[in-house]
Formats: sequence, C-alpha cells, structure tokens
Amino acid sequence: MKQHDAMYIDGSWRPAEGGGTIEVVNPADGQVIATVPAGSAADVDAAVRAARAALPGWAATPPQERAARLAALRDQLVARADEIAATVTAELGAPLAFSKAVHAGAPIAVCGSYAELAGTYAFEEKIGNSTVLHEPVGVVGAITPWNYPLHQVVAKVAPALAAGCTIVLKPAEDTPLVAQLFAECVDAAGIPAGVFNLVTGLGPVAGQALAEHDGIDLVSFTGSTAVGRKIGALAGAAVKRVALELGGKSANVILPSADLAKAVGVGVANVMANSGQTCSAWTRMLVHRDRYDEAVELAAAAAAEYVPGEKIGPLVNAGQQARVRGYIERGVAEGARLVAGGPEAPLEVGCYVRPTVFADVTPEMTIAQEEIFGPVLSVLCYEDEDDAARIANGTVYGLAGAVWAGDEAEAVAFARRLETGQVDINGGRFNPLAPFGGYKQSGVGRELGRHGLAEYLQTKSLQF
Ligand code: TXE
Repeated sequence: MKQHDAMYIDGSWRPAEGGGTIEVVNPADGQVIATVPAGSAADVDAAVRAARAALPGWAATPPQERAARLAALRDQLVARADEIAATVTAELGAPLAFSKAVHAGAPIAVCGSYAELAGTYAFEEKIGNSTVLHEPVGVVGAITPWNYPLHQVVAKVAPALAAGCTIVLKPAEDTPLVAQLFAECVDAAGIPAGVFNLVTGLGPVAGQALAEHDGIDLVSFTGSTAVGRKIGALAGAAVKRVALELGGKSANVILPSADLAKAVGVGVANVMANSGQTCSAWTRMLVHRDRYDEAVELAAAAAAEYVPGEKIGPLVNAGQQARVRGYIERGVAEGARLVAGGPEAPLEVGCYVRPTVFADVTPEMTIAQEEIFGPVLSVLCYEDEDDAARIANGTVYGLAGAVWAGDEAEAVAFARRLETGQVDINGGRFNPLAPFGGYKQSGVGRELGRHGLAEYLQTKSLQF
C-alpha cells in the first residue's frame, strides 16, 4: 500500500488539513502498522463539495455505464483480493483464511451484484397514466464500522453508485487501511473524480461533521446504537434521509425436531466467526427443556475448539476486549453458569478473549439482553413454542436469527413469528441479493439487493 498518509478527495490524494494523524494498531500483537490522516471538518467540507460538484454528471450517466464502472470496480477487488485479505488481517486481526473467504469474498459478491442491478433496475416505471422516475437521492454520507471493514463500505458505496448518487465515506478509525485500498480500486475502475471520496478520521470529529453537513442528502450509518441514535436525531432535525444498521441480539431457535448436533455446531460457529464481532450473530441459543443439557454439552465442546490465536482472532482493540470481558464477569455475577471460556485473557499479548459459553441464562440477564460483540454464547431453555417466541422477541433488537426444525415448513412457520429482519432456515446461506436490516432498535432501512438500492433513490411521478 502506498497511500497511508493521504485521503482520496475529488480524484486525488491529499493529507488532512492541519496534518493530524491516527495510528493504526494490529490487535493481534499491539504493533502500530501505519498512520493515516485524521480528517477535520474542513476536509469533510472539501469532500462534500467535490461530491456535490460531481453529482449532476454521475446522476445523468446512463445506468449501463454506471454498471460498467461497478463491474470494473469488482474486477479491481478480485485482482487485489489477496492484498485486501492481508490488510484486513493486519488491522482487524482476523485469521487470514477468514479474511480471504469473507472479508475479501463478500464485498466482491456484493459489488458484482450491484454491477448487475445497476443495468437491470427499473429506474422508470409506468403506473396507469403516470410515469414514475426513481432518481438518485443526491450526496450520501457513509459512516462505517470496523467489524467487516470492506463489506460495510461496499454495502453502501456500491448501491449508492448504482443509483447515481455521489458519496463521502468516513470509515472506522480502527480499520482505515482497507478503505484506502478500496479508494485505489475506485480510481483504477475509472469512476470519475468526486463521485467517491474518502475522509479518514475520528468518529466525533470527521464522522460528526459528515452527519451534520448541510450538503449531505442521506446519511447511511452502521455502528453502535448510541451513535445511530445521535445520527438519527440529527437527520430528523434537518429533515434528511437516514439509514441505520445497528446492533443485534439474535436468537438461534432450535425446535425439538431439529438435528441438534448440526444446529448447535453451526450455531457456535456463527457466534465465534470474526471473534463474535458480527451484528447479526446468533448470540442466544434457545433449546427445548428436554434437549437442553445435551445442547449445552455440545456447545461447550464446540467452543473449546476455537483456540485463540489459531482458529479465532483477537477483538479489534483493547477497549472492545475490556468491554467483552466485563460482560463475561457480569454474566457470572448474575448467576449464569460458565461451561466454556471465562473472563481471563487467554494470551499475554493481543486483544484476545476466551471463546465463552454460558448455560442457565435467563431472558432478563444482561448477557441475554445487550449486544456483547465478542465470542460469547448464551444458551437459554424454553418450555414450548410460545415460550420460545416470547424469549426470542424479548429484546429491543431484531436484526437476524435462525430456526432449525425437522422440516422446512415447520421452521418457516416459526420464523413468521419472529420480529427480525432476516432468519436463516436450517442453516441458511449468504445471499448478496437478499435484503438485510433491522426490526425495532436494530435500525432503519435495508442493505443489499434491490431493497438496498432503493434506499439511495427518491421517487418522482409524472402525471399524463
Ligand atoms: O462503534 P461506533 P464502536 C456495536 C458493538 C460494539 C459497539 C461499540 O456492540 O461493541 O457498537 O463499537 C463512527 N458521529 N457495533 O464504539 O462508535 C466511528 O468513527 C458520527 C455494532 O466502535 O458506533 C465509526 O466509523 N460518527 C456494529 C462508526 O461510527 C461517529 C458495528 C462506528 O463506531 C460518531 C460496530 C459520531 N459522534 C459496532 N462516533 C454493527 N451494527 O455491525 C463514532 N462514529
């Protein structure tokens, strides 16, 4: 990587005004791997101006041409996939195989899906005596987190570009390097200057300036509920569009007829993936009383396979490590039974947390209500399906979940009762075209596929 010391604004690389920098640390060993510019409100302003100036040209670019640029962007991501994986491993600490498969693989699939959708989406439709035009919302401010650092960027930038919007991205301060690499790919894909702009920097400085900027028409945010609430309030006050993808506390409901060993094995893998730093992770496993003890035993054995530093990486930073260890201590204090892991750090160096499983968790315990964002699974017991539905729906969140049953129809019938934006049936598989987003306090709006594209459009009807 060449451009660590600069931000990509209006098609060229420049340092932050004032010259401030942020250190990027590898959480696996605590080493500083790079410094990047700490963008200021003035840098955000320059980027927003560039995006606004580029908007008329990009909005008027035929969808087929936008599709071609997105296909070129996808090709760039494919060509640099190994570099992307190595970069995410360096700044997030994820095991390299996971970085290749997921941190590089998912954004390639999503970018490819928008290259296709840009060319096929009905930007114009006839309804009776009217023609309805779906026009770009305008200039987008995108604020992204560190947990899936490239996926979160592409899940916003690709649909925005497909829609004809221009964009200013403020990536998480923990993982700016892959965002810089992405900006190089955008440049190499021939996307015109100003259409995509990158401002690295701190959330309360650059992020806040972007969320407050008058020149932004839509803020798309993924991150904590606390910051999401602030951004939603700012957007409400300014009467501007907002999309929020926030936390989760998803339930993995294992019905009595399910293949228990499979459901528990996949369930544990789902929670441990990316060291538990996944908003859609199935962090509450719900098991019928008759099979509860067996499920707890299976879950504890499965978790023990995730050896820190080998099969499971660290958390992103020391703050998150301390936070997650605090939740484990809280679980013990509230009377849950530790069957794997615990609050002690497993390694002397690095932000690791022991893969942890709690049994005898009751629905009102803190560990069953709040998003922990670490490798921590709570196993809860239910009496019947009504009880399972009540527990599953009994948090402020509603992002994802899973249902396992002997046959799909039974699982689907139960899935209809869940207040959540996505449910995996007997395991499920990632579909880059399926909408993703939350019910309740998990957020506002949807990402991915044509539903994700629609977030970046506004509607005009012409009456004849
Ligand atoms: O998130 P923040 P943090 C949850 C998860 C995690 C917790 C805290 O539970 O433990 O949030 O993580 C930018 N104005 N999720 O503190 O601060 C920030 O720079 C504008 C769930 O890292 O919300 C970064 O780019 N922007 C989640 C982004 O917001 C601000 C993923 C997210 O950081 C800002 C990450 C401000 N005032 C954390 N303050 C998910 N839904 O996937 C910060 N930011």
